[in-house]
Amino acid sequence: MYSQGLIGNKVVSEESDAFLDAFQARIDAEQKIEPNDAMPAGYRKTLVRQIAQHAHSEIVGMLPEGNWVTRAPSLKRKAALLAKIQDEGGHGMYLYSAAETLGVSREQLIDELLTGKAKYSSIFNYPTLSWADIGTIGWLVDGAAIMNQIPLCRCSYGPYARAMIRVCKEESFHQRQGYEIMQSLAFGTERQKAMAQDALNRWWWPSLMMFGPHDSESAHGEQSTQWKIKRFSNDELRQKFVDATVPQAEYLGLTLPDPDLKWDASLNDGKGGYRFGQINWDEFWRVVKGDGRMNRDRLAARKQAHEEGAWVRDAAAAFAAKQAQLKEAS
Ligand code: BYC
Repeated sequence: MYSQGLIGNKVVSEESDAFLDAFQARIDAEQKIEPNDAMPAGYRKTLVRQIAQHAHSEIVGMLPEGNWVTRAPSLKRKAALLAKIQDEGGHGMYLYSAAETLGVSREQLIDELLTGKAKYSSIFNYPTLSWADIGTIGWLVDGAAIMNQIPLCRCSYGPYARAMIRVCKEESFHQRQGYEIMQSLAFGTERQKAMAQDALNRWWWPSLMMFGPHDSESAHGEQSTQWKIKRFSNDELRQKFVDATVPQAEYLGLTLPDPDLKWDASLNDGKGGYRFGQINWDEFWRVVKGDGRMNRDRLAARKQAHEEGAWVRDAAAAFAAKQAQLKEAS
């Protein structure tokens, strides 16, 4: 996506107040920051962390859905699922490229994922137990991703913002294919509807956790908002997601597994919204720290894929070296 010449790593030896003020003024004026621009080390570090976590999530996110490719109920469903999973792989590639523009190498980022040093979204540490899980992932997980990622199209860092535009268009297709699966099941036989309800019961709360910890626990939230990396806080986006999703569940005739969910006209500055129950933050942190049901399996699958792909990397490197030699000789 970006040529080597565009990979920036301009180091500012001293971050004086004047430098930091001038940088913030550019952000406040909605100017995009580009790879070769000088930027505070903290801004660069925050972006590398977030973009890399995002890239890892896309790649690890292929695994729970990949589990159902051979068992999709029809050719049409299989084709759509394969296309979706390929899209997620593509998103990972754009995002690793965007991270590389900040002066880190893809090898380093992947090494951090495989050694468990880097995080990826908590949501992918839950198992996919039935075909209805595939519908629910498209509907809720991609739905939550869109809610989070549309504002990232206006992120202050140019390469990340531009990558997000295409990602969001594709996520929107993913969300619709998921909701369409849910429609077929929810308006199908009693057994199909029960399967849809069971999947919703298991995925609802983890989907709300995708938006990250409560604002009061969000270590990076305030600074990322000041730098216009984030445009909305974790809680604001979670509330928007709940408000958008409750009517969709009602249309399907499914029940969200939250007895405390109720309309409150005073929410959202008097426009109204849905109050929801307590999120199990202990579960969230347990999963984030590596102790979810599928954490070990996900990392093992990624490590195996990486090892089995070594010959492809070696062949590509050998080919590039040969091409360089030929070029030099001529
Ligand atoms: N899971 O200070 P905070 C997809 C971590 S993929 C794990 O609020 P921030 C899809 C956080 O990293 C969806 N960790 O952080 C793919 C931080 O830890 P560190 C992925 C989480 O960054 C395939 C700590 O908790 N989307 O769409 O300001 C199929 C404190 O949090 C989580 C993105 O990555 C979590 N859920 O805000 C289908 C979007 N939440 O780094 C779909 C881009 C928080 O200090 N990322 N943590 O060790 C973001 O927008 C932000 O990074 C977050 C968190 C809103 C996620």
